[in-house]
Amino acid sequence: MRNRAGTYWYHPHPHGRTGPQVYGGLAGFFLVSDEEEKAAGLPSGEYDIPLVIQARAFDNDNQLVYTTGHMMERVTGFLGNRILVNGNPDFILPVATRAYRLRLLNGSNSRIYKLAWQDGRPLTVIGTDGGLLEKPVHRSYVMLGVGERIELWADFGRYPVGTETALVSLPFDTGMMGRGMMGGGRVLPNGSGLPIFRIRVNRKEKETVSLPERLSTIERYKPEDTVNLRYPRTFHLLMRHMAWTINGRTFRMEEVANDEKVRMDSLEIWEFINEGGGMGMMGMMNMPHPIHLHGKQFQVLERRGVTHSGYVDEGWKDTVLLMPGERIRLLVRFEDYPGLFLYHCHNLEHEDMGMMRNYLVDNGNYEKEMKL
Ligand SMILES: [Cu+2]
Repeated sequence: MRNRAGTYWYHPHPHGRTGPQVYGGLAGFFLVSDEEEKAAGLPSGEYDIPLVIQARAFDNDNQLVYTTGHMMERVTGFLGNRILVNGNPDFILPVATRAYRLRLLNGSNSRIYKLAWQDGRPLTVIGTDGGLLEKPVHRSYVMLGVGERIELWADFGRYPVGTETALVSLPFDTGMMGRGMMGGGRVLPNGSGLPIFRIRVNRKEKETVSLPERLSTIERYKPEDTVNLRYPRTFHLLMRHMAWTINGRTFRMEEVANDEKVRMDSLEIWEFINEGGGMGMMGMMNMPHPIHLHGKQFQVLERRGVTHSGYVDEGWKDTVLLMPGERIRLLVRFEDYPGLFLYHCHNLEHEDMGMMRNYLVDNGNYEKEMKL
């Protein structure tokens, strides 16, 4: 295990079927610990709680349904209308009057969340996809795309026993036209405000921990050390012929284009651009896309076009959300293993329709051996 301590997850990845398989329940947490994390002195044991947020829909017999049959699902992916936390609807988390470490995963198929405390106090964020931040940061809300993780320091020490509060998703604009057409009982548009889970302070307990000023050490990549500082690789997220693509291409099992080949041990800048959208049946389509790279944790160099303050880019990431009109530059080091890796949109329906590609980490002879 070479990963940093952190909150990871796993699920099957068969092309074209990832969406239904994850929806049906094939996904799990994968928590990694190490000495550095232990030294941070965070709440542990029963005070360290993984929480997976998943949107589902049920039929009249209370059975899971995967498709609403709505034409717009081809564009939006499956959104559902019920929020499950760790598999439970209307989830309530009982807590004591002390601090908790809450590990949140957006394990939904397509729904993204604008997470905030119902009572308006700021979120104290201590970790992202690739583990602990260097120090805690505060946000009034956090945008959590599909596949992303965020770790919170949640302190209920000042709440009287009996208090009820909640984690909610605030309403937001997805920038997508045609939202008004998403009628029907099972469809709740992306960006709708909704409760995620309730919290009930049910007992008094003496606090044993305090929020650390320092959580971990992160070695910063430097843009001047990259091999493509002046000409970053660009990846445009576009719709072509009613299918989502990356640079106009869809997935082919062993295909790697020339601009998807990198040298082993090189540090690169990768730029993802969510500006174009594409023409759909109902006009201009532009959607949020959470972009995920396999096999790598990376750092965010910069973002452009961002009109909100809900990203936590301070730590290691393996999935980044791009709202419509946004672009992002990532610093990625292609080390440890040569070979084919995937990168894709983590909206599972976008991924299944082919918004996924291979990249090749070439150590000089891999390409020859694989006859690519
Ligand atoms: Cu997407």
